[in-house]
Amino acid sequence: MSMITPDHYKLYGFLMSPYSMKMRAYLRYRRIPFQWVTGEAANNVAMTKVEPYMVPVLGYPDGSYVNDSSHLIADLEARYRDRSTTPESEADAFLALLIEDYADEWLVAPFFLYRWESEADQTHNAQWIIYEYFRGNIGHDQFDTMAEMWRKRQTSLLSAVSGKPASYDMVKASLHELLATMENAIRKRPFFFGSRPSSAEFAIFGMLSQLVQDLSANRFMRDQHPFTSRWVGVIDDISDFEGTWEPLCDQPEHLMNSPVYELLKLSGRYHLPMLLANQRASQNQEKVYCFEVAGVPHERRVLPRFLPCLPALQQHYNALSDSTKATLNPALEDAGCLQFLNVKP
Ligand SMILES: N[C@@H](CCC(=O)N[C@@H](CS)C(=O)NCC(=O)O)C(=O)O
Repeated sequence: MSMITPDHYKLYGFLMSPYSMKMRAYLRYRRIPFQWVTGEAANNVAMTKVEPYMVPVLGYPDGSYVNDSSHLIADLEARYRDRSTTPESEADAFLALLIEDYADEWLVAPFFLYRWESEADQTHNAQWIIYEYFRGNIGHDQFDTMAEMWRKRQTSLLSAVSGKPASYDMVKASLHELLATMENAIRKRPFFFGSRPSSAEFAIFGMLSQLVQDLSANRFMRDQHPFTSRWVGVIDDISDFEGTWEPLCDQPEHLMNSPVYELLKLSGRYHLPMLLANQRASQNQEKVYCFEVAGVPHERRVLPRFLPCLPALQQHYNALSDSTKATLNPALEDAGCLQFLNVKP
């Protein structure tokens, strides 16, 4: 029996980081041996080994360090074939990628808002981050100072990540739409494309893994979405799951009646318009961008980190075969996604 040795992967991350949890659950499912490293050590690696400063970071057996969960997943999908999270069908694989991007780039807005809006959440959540940072040493002489520093830092990022107070209700409502879809879906089956997970489930899991821990969000998660809350606990480690892909796009009604179609509508309403508005503002050298959801203006600071997302999705869409496009287009169009994707990047 071999134990985890220094030549295995190391995942540097935090329980309080959605992308770290996404990556950890992914590696566990793939049965890729790795060591989890958290606390100050993880933060030091993120500060010194990668650009920009972000967790999670994956330490490769060859001594290199890489961040960005989607990029890491794409790389590991190419390196190892067993238990891949890329659906076999080209159409389903594209949908999984689009939903993964929606979860990573849009759901961070409501999650961050719930985490940092109220004073009670700020205090509770900052303490939990620092508890992890100091590896449980609550008596550390810097504990309170660091918790306060982190509280102030994160709260000051609220409008950059979640927008202005005028759109808070809309941002929160967008999360409750997702949660309602997930609760309905999970009451039927745990996965979207058969009896095995795609990267889309791991990305949604990453964000929801935060809501079940945070003070205010935990209440509505448990009260209103009990099976979604339990699903989060399960997905954290599904290294024992074995399943098969079941093509979703074999018949148009199949896709249109699935939770994936509901998720596409959320991408078309929130995620893709946000990526486009961010891209346009950046091209016009503006610092903020604005787009409307059902008449509610949503204003955010331009984030360079979102810029590669839309061209990457457009490139994937354009590379699909004509028959796959013909299969997907009616659903993408009805869900309000096609106009953003059917563009040469
Ligand atoms: N796209 C990246 C996002 C990672 C990310 O935003 N990580 C957060 C923590 S969850 C972070 O480290 N932010 C840096 C900061 O707060 O300055 C991924 O998928 O890994």
